[in-house]
Amino acid sequence: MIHPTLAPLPKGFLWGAASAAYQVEGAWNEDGKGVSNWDKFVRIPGKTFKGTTGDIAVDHYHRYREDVQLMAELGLKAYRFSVAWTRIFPDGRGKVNPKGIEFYSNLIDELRKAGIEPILTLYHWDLPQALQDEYGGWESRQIIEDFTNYSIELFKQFGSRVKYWVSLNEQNIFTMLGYRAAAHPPGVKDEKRFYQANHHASLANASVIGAFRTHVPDGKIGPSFAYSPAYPLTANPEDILAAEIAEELNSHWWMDVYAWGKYPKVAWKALERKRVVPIIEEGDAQLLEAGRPDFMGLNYYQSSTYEKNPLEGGVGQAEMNTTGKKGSSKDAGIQGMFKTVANSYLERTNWDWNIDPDGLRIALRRIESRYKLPVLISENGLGEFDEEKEGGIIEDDYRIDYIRSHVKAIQEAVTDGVKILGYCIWSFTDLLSWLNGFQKRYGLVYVNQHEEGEHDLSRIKKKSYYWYKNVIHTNGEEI
Ligand code: BGP
Repeated sequence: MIHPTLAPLPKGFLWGAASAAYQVEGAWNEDGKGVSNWDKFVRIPGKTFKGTTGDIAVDHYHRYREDVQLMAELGLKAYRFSVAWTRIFPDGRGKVNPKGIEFYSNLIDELRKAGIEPILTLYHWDLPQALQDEYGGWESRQIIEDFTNYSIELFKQFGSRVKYWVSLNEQNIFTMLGYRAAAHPPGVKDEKRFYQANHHASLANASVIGAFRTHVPDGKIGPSFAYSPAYPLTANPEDILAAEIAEELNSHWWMDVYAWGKYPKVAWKALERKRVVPIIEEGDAQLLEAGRPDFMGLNYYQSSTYEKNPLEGGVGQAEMNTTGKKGSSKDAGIQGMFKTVANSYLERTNWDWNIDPDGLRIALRRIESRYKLPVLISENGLGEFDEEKEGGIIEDDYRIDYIRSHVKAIQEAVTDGVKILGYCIWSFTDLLSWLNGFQKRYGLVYVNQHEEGEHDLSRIKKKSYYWYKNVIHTNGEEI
């Protein structure tokens, strides 16, 4: 039973699960699909765990009917998926590929037949390689027009059947990893280019939201932001300052722009001193201000704890743990500002991600206090090793514990007064983790797919699937 002091979740709460095209679809070169930046990047030796690619992924492109059937049986209320731009416009713009439209149209129909609300993400990182080659993708202002035209095509095709839309998925992550850490395509390490490409992405995001108002007047749209709330390590004012500037530079830099069309001042000043602020052209401010979202999409996995980081000899970019070998990640930061540090109050996963359900409540409360926008939790989940036991049984109690504690945090936040539209577990089926292969599993449904060898890709319901079914059935009364 829900704790008597907690408010019940609203009726119509979107109990969901999520995926992204590149991570599930496969069929990378079928039915007229063009090549994306990820199709190319994964072929560079050493970029992904054991050289894994999304060429086949979990073959959702061919098995979507079976997957929707599993969602229906679970009682899922919403399914968040992304469209591969290269299926619609193989070269990023020009002629529409009817086969691409057909695939998503069928998927949407199938979901609606099952009473599942589709939540469509316009961009989950797979940029048409043609646009990267032609003008450098996000580094050119041309991307604003091309992304808007692509989005308008989807609004026209699906606007009457899809009510909830996500514009950009984790703009902070794809720009940081793509242009600052060189861990994602296009593999650049350059602060100035990072902030400029990111500015174009903000403009494209606002432009698409503007177009949405004309084409889907009764729909809802917002970006999905990867928010990791910042904590100071100690009450030492130096650590407080480190956490505050981390919150500004890692989070407000995006969320302020989404909500208000303005960059945060203190962070702007800091970047100005480093000569890395983006060039703002005439009309940019108006465009940003006009592109306000209906909700803040929140992808929450963990909080981050910070301490001061000296200018001389401080830590910078660091290796990530992509192997599942606990303790192999290193602290990272910006010299002279902040660095991450372990939080002794929190357990970590095998990939060194902090497990912090209170952090979700904190994130939700901070969004409510600062932006006063409803929140759609568009991703939350646990990446872990799963073991298939004799007879096709997967006992992922650790995943149930993780999700249970986060659902409770949502109930607490609702009690605090935060308006939450829904909760999408990452992920529905197991899928390809961009840099971590297939062994870092998130699904409620296990997929027999691995880094090496050929597998039958069969689907098996995990224990968490049955548990979540009851959570949905009781609207969170029984967790
Ligand atoms: C988010 C992405 C997802 C997904 C998830 C888990 O950042 O939006 O696409 O991958 O994180 O991350 P990972 O696969 O690196 O464990």
